[in-house]
Amino acid sequence: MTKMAARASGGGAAGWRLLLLLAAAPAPVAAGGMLYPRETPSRERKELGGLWSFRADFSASRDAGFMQRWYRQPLRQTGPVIDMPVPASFNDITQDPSLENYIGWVWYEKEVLLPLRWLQDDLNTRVVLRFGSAHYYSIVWVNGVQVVEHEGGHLPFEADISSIIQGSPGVPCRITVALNNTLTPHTLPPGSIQYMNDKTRYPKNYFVQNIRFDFFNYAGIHRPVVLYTTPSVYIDDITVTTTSSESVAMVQYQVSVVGSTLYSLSLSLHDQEGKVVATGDGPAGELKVLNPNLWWPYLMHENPGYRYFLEVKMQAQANGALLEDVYTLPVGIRTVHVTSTQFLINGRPFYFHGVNKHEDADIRGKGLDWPLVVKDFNLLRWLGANSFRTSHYPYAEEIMDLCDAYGIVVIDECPGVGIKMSESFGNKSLQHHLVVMEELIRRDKNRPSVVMWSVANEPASELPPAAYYFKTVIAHTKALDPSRPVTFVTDANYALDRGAPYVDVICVNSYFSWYHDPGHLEVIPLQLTTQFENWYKTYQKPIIQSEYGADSVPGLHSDPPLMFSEEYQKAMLREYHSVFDKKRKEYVIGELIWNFADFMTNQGTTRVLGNKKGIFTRQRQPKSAAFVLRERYWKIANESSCLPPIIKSHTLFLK
Ligand code: GCB
Repeated sequence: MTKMAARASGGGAAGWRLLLLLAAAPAPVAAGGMLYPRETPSRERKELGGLWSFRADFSASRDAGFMQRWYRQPLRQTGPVIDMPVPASFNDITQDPSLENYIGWVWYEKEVLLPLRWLQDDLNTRVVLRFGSAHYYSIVWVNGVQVVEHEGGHLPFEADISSIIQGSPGVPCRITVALNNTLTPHTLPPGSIQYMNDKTRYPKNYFVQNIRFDFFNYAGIHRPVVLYTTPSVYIDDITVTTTSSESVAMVQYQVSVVGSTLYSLSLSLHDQEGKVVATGDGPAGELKVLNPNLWWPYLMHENPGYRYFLEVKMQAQANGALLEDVYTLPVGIRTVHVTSTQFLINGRPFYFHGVNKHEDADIRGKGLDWPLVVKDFNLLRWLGANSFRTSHYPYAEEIMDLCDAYGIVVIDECPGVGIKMSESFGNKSLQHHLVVMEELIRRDKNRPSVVMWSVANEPASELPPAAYYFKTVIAHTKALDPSRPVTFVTDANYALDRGAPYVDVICVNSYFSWYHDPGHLEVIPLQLTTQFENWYKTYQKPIIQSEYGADSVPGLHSDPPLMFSEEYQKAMLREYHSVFDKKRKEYVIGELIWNFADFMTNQGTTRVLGNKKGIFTRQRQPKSAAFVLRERYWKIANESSCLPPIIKSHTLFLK
């Protein structure tokens, strides 16, 4: 949609070359597990949120930090530093426009005192430094020693730092992070740097970053940073899948242990009262649960989001000691199936009535913020929404946990947004895309709320290389996780789309009466009906309207409805809904409004302090459209569910 360039002050070819050099390293395979760092009897956790020291590298080539090795000494000794909150984007924290629009390397640093006991039995305690996410390219040092490098802004990465911190009790350990937000044609999302060499029009070394996606490229350490411990022999990964009939469910598990081949594993599955309902042992097996409580979506059952807890215990002999590791994984028992006209959860038709979101808010940008997270879930449930898509990147694990717990169904999208340039369909991009899918599935594979993977949003899927590209990405995704359907979200013409043959569900975006025929609400019924019929005729796959919407400036009124007024947004909804109501009797299986809330974008002539298609403002106040949607979602929920009358009231929160 909008293709605006971010302005940078200074910069130059050398800094850009530096990023390319780093990104040119062979793409790593997502090896090992990435279990969420939970406290258990054998694992401790220390939060590193709060204020970090921060310095943006404003040198012309953005590489002074590397030339002068800022990681070798306290950052404050390299030059002026400021306080920077973590987690948060750095862009909106200061009054400095050059930091808001900064492109290149920024540096973060935190000094941490470690508990003595982590350092005492050095051979048996493993200390891990974990980042929930940092955007976009990260290099991390501990006490001046590089411990990890990671590409990609929305997924976790970690490093075992045990050997570096040993032997220095009482001395703070220094964590330094260099972070680069530059996007290239081969990053996900892609972008490009454009140098403005016309000296009569631009200052020396002037460059802009071009992106082909419609949200601000916020950067920073966006999610929690933690230190956690495990024994030196530890549970590295757990994979769980479930099958069920009415009276019995099977939970298949696989556990991997690292650090020794001599270990024993025992497992017990607990219900929500703590009662053990099944036990097992060994690294792989199946647990049988009689009369299971299934995991149901919100508004489909009186007790949605039911989770069991799988306690995995490992024992091993190492270094003359008996080591025990314990990890508890929440498990939801549910099945997902797709037919040519339906999406079935636990064998029952599921209709997605939900939203598309962004991780976005005033001041903190894309930084995880608990009050905002909880407010958003309260608004979703107020609205009667049963689902959302993580447009256009994986959301924080803390958000996904609440989806599991509340029964909010998720279409889990990777950051494949804005894949428009033909260079972004080459082998280098493809290899990286495969790794990102590995990292996403490794993180979210055990989540009952995740019912489908989305590998991209609105790529140029009509281009010839898109066929091989999406065939490969989707096949890889299915090989990694055969238990879930896969899609990508398209706005291409049904007859030209080269990726659609490989998806399980057609997800289509359209903006009739907005980007097409602006102001003409009357064209919606015909155009939307044609859209659905063309796609269904071609593929005989169920269809989700994965985006539709109109900008509205809160408080702007007009009757008859004119574009940008609250009335126009409402009228557009009603036109779309009348077609959905006909087609959901056939093969339309969902509707996701664009967007849950207003959000920040790059500046441009079509954006007034961001995208205003939210049904809530950026501060989470409802516009008139929110009430229209609320009436509708509760009505649909009431028609299709077998909830007891008391729960059918839309004034009641279920949890
Ligand atoms: C789209 C994109 C979304 C934009 C939206 C818009 O098709 O998928 O990222 O924000 O349109 O409002 O233009």
